[in-house]
Amino acid sequence: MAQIAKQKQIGGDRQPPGPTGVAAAPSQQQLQPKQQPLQQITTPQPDIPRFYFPEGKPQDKDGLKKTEELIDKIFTEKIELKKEDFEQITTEVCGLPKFLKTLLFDRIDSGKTGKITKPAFTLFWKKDFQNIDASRRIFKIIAKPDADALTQEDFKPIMKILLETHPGLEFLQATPEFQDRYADTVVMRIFYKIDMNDDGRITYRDFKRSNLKDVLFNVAGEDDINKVREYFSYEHFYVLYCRFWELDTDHDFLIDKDDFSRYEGHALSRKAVERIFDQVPRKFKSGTKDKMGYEDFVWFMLSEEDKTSARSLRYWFTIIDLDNNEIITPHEMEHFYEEQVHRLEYLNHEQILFVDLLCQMNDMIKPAKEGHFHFHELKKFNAQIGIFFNCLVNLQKFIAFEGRDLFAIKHQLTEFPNYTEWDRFAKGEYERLAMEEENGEDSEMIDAMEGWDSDQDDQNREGGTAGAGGAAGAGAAAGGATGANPAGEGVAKTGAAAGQKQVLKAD
Ligand SMILES: [Ca+2]
Ligand SMILES: [Ca+2]
Ligand SMILES: [Ca+2]
Repeated sequence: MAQIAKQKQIGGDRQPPGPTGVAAAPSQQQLQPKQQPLQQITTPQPDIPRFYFPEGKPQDKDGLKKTEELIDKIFTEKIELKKEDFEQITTEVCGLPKFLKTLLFDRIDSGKTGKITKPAFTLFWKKDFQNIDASRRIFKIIAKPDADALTQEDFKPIMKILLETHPGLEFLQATPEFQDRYADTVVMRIFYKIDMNDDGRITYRDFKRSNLKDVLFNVAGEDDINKVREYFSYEHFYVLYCRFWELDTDHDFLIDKDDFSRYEGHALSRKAVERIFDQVPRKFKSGTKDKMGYEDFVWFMLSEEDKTSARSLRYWFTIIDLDNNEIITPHEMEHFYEEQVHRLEYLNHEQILFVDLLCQMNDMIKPAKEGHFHFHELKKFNAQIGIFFNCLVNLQKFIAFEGRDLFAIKHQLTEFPNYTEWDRFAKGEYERLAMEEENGEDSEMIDAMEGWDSDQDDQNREGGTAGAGGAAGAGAAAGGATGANPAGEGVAKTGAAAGQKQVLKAD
């Protein structure tokens, strides 16, 4: 990654390198002036249209004229616009999602007079907006004035507005703490996906390449927030938050290594948990030594439940790559697999020899050197790469993969073809939580592997029973096709009620 970025920098705005990597030398023919008739030389060159717009392609002349007419019309009907009159300017003139109305108004009305006149708007329009496209305008309005990147802080005003005005989030108004958690989670998800170098800043380049602009328009046009699966879904937030809540038993918003190891019924191996708590894949931002905060957990969970993303691949690759040389070797794989074998033994489960596993991985990925997996080689298989890591560090998912129901998997894929791995997981998990809530069950997990960490030699424990429980848990983790409860208004309300209950419990 760093190398690519560096290369691009070197390239800069100089001539791009030719196929051999050397700047393409002009040919002899190009160097020699062509003998052309005098008339042709003196003919003025036609206007070559500009084709590179770092600020986005502005409107053409016709479009600009129409916009100016619209501005005239709006300010003829009202001499001064107040905040509540500003929607048409926001959407039709500026081409922004409607919920940016307040931010746009405040940006123009910097003196806080509460009204905007035509000269004030026109001044802003000509200076700041006329010559840039919608994407750049949205970026400018979210960012602090003249800032070149977005920070998490910058999203707070938008989230506040959405929580106050979006019909799909109205039910949260009764529980302000939960509003904050939801807002934080949305922003964490945005940064997880878009802030690729994880420095807490989304540059315009990041923003433009991302889907955030389109998603913001979806949020503006869709009353059911759960249909906006990217970042904003309330259900997805609910699933993340509930998982954290289940682990954070004393509810101080921090989890230690023991809490964390109970994730999904002790699905993760101890060695993986150690690496995560050594903060190898990512430094914790909790600010408390040896404890994971909610944001750290969201990062982990998004990486754990959807291993198809570049971010997740990097997370797990770093965990397995013990010597940090960018290659996963058989020695490193076996270091982790060993523990899986012991746990399978403990559950009286059939074992797969490491050599066989390695063979399967070689067949799937076909690395240049057998058994040596480079990051870029794994990246090519991003859709299936989850199994590579699950075999090494996640017992439940490993078992689920072994006993997978190909028919059920196919059914899921055809039923929701546009869903990501995360979307599928979150849907199944939300339905499970909603049903638990409906049945009045306690949300505590049935923990098949409980006892493994503290007392793994306990011979009194019935391996058979634990094994069955483990498999059931794994089935639930694979989720989706089972427990088909039509997610709709009813379920969303149940979820909200559950959330409220949990918040109340926190106080
Ligand atoms: Ca960044
Ligand atoms: Ca805690
Ligand atoms: Ca290595």
